[in-house]
Amino acid sequence: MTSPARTPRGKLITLEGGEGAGKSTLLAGLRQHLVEQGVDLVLTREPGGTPLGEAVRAIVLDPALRGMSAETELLLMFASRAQLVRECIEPALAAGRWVLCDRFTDASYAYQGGGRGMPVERIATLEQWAADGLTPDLTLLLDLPVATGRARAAGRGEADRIEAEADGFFERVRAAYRARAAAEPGRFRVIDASQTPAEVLAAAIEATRHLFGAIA
Ligand code: Z5A
Repeated sequence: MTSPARTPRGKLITLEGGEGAGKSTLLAGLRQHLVEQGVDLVLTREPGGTPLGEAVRAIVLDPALRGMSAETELLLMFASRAQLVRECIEPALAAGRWVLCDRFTDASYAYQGGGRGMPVERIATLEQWAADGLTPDLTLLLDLPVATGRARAAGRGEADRIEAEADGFFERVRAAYRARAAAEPGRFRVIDASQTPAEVLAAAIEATRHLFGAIA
């Protein structure tokens, strides 16, 4: 007797980068490409992506909550992530859908680890416990000098609580992202985000090619 065919697990692709790196711009083009390839795609973001996560997002970005401790910030990021993994990402992957997520756990290592100086071991413990150790199949890191990213992001109105940080914070975030990419070259693709949007999209599409064996 043959057992029923199992649905192949979907793929998790995450987008990372500093402020103004162009993640939102890339997301639109990459989404269109993946859907044209026949991918059943779920788009989501962090912090956010669920009703609870979006409520957490409003708290962590609220410029009025200037006194938030680094510990509180880290736990809120993982509270949003714990909900997103269980409510959205895991069920989608199990059903064979692909998930394109604007930021994921690497952002906690970069912002709360690199930026705020929280110990990496503490973040790793939370990653295993709250995010079930879920690791993306592919992470696209849009890398850009801090000044260029901040210039692009300027003029969007009042800075949120994290955007209000000084340049040094964002330099540490960038360094932490680059160190993670160097440590895991099989998962990360670093894309030069100072290229035109079309060039960035082409590089991202190229980086996703190896994922398609599973649904071809
Ligand atoms: N955060 C955290 O601390 N810890 C965590 O664990 C997580 C998140 C998950 C919200 O994230 C904040 O949460 C974020 C990190 C923190 N704080 N900061 N800063 P977010 O991803 O929602 O917010 P963001 O980083 O502020 O995103 P962004 O600034 O909107 O960046 P973007 O999406 O990468 O940029 P964009 O909107 O696509 O582009 C910005 C501008 O540049 C826009 O005018 C574009 O037209 C232009 N652009 C885009 N691409 C190009 C190119 N290639 N050339 C020229 N101009 C371009």
